[in-house]
Amino acid sequence: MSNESLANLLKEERRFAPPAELAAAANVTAEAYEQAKADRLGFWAEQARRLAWATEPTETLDWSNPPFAKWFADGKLNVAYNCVDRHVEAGNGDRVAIHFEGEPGDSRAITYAELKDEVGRAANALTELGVQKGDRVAVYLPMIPEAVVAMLACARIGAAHSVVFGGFSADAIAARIKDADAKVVITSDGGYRRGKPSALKPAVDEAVSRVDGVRHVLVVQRTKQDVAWTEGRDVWWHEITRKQSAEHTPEAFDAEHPLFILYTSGTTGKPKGILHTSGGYLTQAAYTHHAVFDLKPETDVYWCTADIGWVTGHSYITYGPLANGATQVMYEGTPDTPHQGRFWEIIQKYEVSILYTAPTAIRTFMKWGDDIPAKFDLSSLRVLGSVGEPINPEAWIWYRKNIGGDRCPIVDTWWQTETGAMMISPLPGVTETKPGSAQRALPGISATVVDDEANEVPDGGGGYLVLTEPWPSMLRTIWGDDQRFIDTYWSRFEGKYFAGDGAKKDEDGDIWLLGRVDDVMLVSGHNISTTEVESALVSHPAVAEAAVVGAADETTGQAIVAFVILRGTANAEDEGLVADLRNHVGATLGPIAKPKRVLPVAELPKTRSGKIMRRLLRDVAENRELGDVTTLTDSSVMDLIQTKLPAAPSED
Ligand code: 6R9
Repeated sequence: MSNESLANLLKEERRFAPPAELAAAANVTAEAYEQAKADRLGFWAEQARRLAWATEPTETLDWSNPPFAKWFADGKLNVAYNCVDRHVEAGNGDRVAIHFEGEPGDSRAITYAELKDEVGRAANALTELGVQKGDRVAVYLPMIPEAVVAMLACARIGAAHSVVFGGFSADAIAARIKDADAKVVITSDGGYRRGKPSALKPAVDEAVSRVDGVRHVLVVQRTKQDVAWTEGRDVWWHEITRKQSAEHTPEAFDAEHPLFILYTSGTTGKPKGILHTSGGYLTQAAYTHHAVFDLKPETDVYWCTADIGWVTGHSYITYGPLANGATQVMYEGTPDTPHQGRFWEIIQKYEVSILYTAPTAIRTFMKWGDDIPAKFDLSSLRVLGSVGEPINPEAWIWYRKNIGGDRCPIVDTWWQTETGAMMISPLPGVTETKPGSAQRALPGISATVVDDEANEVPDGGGGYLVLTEPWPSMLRTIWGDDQRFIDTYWSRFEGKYFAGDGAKKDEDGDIWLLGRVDDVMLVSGHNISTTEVESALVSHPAVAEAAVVGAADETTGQAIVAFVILRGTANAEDEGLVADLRNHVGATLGPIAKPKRVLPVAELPKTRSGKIMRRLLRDVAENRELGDVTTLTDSSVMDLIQTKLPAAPSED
């Protein structure tokens, strides 16, 4: 038996130095780490000064009542003013803020001056509908510019938005409206996905009929499909905004004024409404976007492929980039509509220089084949980002080679809805990168790995990722449930924020994320991370994607069961291949990590943000009835997997 908190099995020796040219002109250099180490609060106070304050804060952090933090508490600012007006006032009104690309191929360029007018009109419209400072507004929209305008309009008038994923059901919308007590819902008739218009308003109608308190439903016209209409309650966005003035004087709010609530599903129980406030959140979203992507707003074209309903869309489509005056691409649809090269075509069209996407997308592109991106000119790219899950070293290498032309640094950014902004990531002009590692806490951030007893693990050890000091964009609480906030994040290790992720430190002290601790497998007394076994599988040339789970086993406690998606050329019926994959994992990580069963499947169950739902695979592997499937993108995936499940496991 071993007493390790989490085994450290994978060794990765490849290293990539930052490109000399990028390093020479980088926004942030190694000095930032030193500066923040010497004076962490002074460092954040300086980053806060990158914003425009109506009243400059004199106080940086109030941590007198942990875990309830106040950042920049005596400062006042307007977040929307920071994201829009100040760029226009600085003479950059003609700069494109958003290059919108609709899925059907329609496009629209919106300058900062135009965005300012749209946000002003929308703010006036919300005011006309009775929305006031301190209220909540639910937003249920596709990936269209109005989603950003709606968020900024709420911020401008001091109403907190609660964005709900466009793919969520009426149930999910109703629960979120109810929990936050939203007065107004902003939605659209629909959006374009997979080549056809899909409806959104029916789900809102259904949700609103089940809850009290929603006074108005504001409807953006996107697809022009027929919609049911409730007179007096429903209002067309284009009709009400058309008659408003574009002028709207922004009010300055306290730095700790609520900016938004975003619900995360969590593993059980009702979703948690993660509350973010204004000054600290914007400081860190803007700083990290500037530092980690090395954004040069005059010349870069930035593209984050996340959905606005995910925290990545909040911090790295709306708030971070716009606070920095970036020009960005916003794309409505799916990566394979109308063809599997759509992303690369968009990069070529807009000469995108910074791309931020998720490992799930990268692994899908690997599966589709190298020849697809090879058909497009991707030479404009200079920095590549990854977020959402651990990126397997082989997917990282594929991304670097096939998308980044072996010249772009990759920044693997670890953070959460709760952290509000990036926490652990390389800096593109500083860090010698390692495929698969998020590496080191950003300047001003304190993270480490501890064992079961809260002792920091030595280099080379594995355990739990914790954050040891408060940070500006941290969640302030769970909406309406301070106790749950304390219990969920601050009770496992005293005085430390527990992120729920397993992690290890390598010999240099760099951090490697190993997946959610709920997913860790216990095999013959060893805690084995799902990430390491999956990465070993993905390093086999026949495998594009893998998800592993621990299934109850009489002899070993749990046994490793692997679900794999094969690359285009591999044959799922090939018996030899399964044996080969098991041996490959054994050879890469050691015999303890060799999966007992390997099951080739066509798809894996994923959430809307692309995270693999291992919980459901565990149900399948243990022949249980499936748990909650409502957050799945496509619930038919599970039927497919279950019917493919062979009765007899493949034994040694
Ligand atoms: C931004 C976002 C948070 C969880 C987090 C972790 C996983 C995100 C990661 C990563 C390894 C990375 N995660 N980024 N794991 N490396 N670079 O994804 O927020 O949807 O709240 O998910 O995602 O498990 O705890 P959210």
